[in-house]
Amino acid sequence: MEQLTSEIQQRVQKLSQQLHLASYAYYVLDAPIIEDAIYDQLYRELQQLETDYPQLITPDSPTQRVGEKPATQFTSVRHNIPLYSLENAFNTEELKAWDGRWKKVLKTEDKEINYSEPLYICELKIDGSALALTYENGILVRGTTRGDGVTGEEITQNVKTIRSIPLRLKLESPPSIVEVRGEAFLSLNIFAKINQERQQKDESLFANPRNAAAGTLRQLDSRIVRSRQLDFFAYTVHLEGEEINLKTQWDCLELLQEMGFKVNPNRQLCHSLTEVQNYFEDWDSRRQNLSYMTDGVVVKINPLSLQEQLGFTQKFPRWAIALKYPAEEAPTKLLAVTVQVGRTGALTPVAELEPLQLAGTTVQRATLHNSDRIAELDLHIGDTVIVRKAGEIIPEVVRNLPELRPTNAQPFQMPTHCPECGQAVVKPQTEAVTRCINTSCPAILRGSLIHWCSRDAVDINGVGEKLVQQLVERKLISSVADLYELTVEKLTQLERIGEKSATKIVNAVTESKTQPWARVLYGLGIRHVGSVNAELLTQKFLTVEQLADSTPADIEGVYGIGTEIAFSVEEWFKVPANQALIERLKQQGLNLASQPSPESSLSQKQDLNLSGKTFVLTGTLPNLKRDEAKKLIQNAGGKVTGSVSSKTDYVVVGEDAGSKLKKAQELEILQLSEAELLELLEKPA
Ligand code: 0OW
Repeated sequence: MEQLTSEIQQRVQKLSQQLHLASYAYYVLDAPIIEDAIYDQLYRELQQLETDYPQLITPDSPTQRVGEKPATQFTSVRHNIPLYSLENAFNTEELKAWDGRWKKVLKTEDKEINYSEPLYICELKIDGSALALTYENGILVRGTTRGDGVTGEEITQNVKTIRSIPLRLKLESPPSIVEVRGEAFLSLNIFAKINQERQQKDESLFANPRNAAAGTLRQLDSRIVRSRQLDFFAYTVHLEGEEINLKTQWDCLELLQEMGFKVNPNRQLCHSLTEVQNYFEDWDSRRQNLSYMTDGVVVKINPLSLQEQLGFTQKFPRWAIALKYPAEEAPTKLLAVTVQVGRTGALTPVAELEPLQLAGTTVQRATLHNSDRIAELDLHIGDTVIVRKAGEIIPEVVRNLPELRPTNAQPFQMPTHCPECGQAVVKPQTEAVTRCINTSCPAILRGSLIHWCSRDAVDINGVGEKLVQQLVERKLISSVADLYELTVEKLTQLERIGEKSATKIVNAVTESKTQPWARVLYGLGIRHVGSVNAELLTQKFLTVEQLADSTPADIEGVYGIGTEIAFSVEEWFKVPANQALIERLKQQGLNLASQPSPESSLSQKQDLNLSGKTFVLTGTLPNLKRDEAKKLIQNAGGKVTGSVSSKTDYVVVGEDAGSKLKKAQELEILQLSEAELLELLEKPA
């Protein structure tokens, strides 16, 4: 590696600036200035230079957005300035009442209210999750949730993954401390995509983008946060140090834009409440075409001098109010509750409703989430229920009106047996979800086939819901391995499958045998093993045998893999039907082992902290079985041999150690206890 020169330092600075500018243009201005491929190339060059010269890494480098190790928990921090919430007004009277209150407060202080026009500013109320950002000398140093307004959770690593939040303010000489507040949100199409993916993994769906944004911000693993593509609109700025003179809220929004934040463009100055109401009505229709959810208009007193005079009540600023759009809610009759069985056997209750118009659509079904929710709602068939549909979101039953309940109405109970296969269902104490655990349940079988063929698994085109439905119904398939026994003549027996498409399907199935071990592992549908975790597991367990023989301790040793996954994997491999499936897939030629390119496995070993070290085990260890210790050493890149020689680096000594210990003492070879071995394994490479 060449000597660190000023040219290299300059190159790193220029790359960082150029990448920041490109990011700002793309994510804040929505107007890219360079192609993605060029961005990626420059980014890789900067990454390489920072790897070669770590001393050049700065906290605001574009490479610092990427999430590190998953957090174990969030610390709660006190906000420098409290994050207030907003008083609500649901109609014109309440808006006028608010107007009268703040004017009355001012009048008592001085006779005339001397204020400059325009008095009001209207901003769309973004339906997301509030965030507080702290910048020191222009650098983002902290991001926190609103929490209760006084203390929030410190989620800086997650906040850094939000591309429209600048890591450095675009100001020549930024004030020493800048506090920015705004709303983190998910666009509607990204929200829909996230729910689609969750549906496919049989995970509970987010009811709306606000919950999805709040839930994402509190993810411990910032790689998940980054994948969710959160966005951010700023709306408040506080400065410390030399004052940039801000006179109005409008100035604040302009300054936020200059600093490099995304600020909602649909803001408007108003001279009277009438103009405020016109803005409110105008945007009730226009907001339906926006790519993000809004639930009202935030009306603020524009002159900051008046804001300062008005101050805050216990909970709210006196100088602002949220004029809310009525959530689309309406009563209707609960005709029935049907129960769907998902891919992993989760039972999901769905409300069948008397059709009603909501948010411009006809609604006939609504989600009931889970049996705990149903118990809360105390639902009886025939009840009048209130259904809510805000924007594009899944309609949900929010409450029922028991006073309208028909006399002989029967309470809804979750079934005790699976509606699909008739087997008894279970409801683990710790979970809200009721589940069928019969692996040959048609619903679970259908779900596992769809999952196996999905894009991130072995990706078999042409095998969709309809075909799977037929294959299972006609008992042509009873496990994913049967896919590989399918022939053209079998397939042409099915409806709407001709010779040509049958051949295409058989070829696609055969083609899927080339998919790597990681995708096969993900395709098996082990609970909590998503595509990312499958990738991580197969980097360490290079064959299915290694994974099947591993203990939860081995699995938890993999970066970012937790206890829940470790036990889920161990459980899965204990089931005889799963072991049989693995054997069949192996015979059919699926990849159940990594096909490592020589350098990659070597480099993996290199990264591991025992690479190149030779160990000998002697005696009985207090906790680890002999082969567990052996596997831990091998997985960390070490070698285990049967006899002590001058090439031995360590001898691990247990109870009743024999001649090997003696030899080690003669050759003065380092001896380790089990605890010292585990310590050595924990140490970073
Ligand atoms: N959601 C919004 C929004 C907004 C703050 C300033 C002081 C009190 C409210 O679009 N445009 N402007 C403000 O101004 N707040 C907003 O959202 C609030 C923050 C906390 C609860 C709401 O999400």
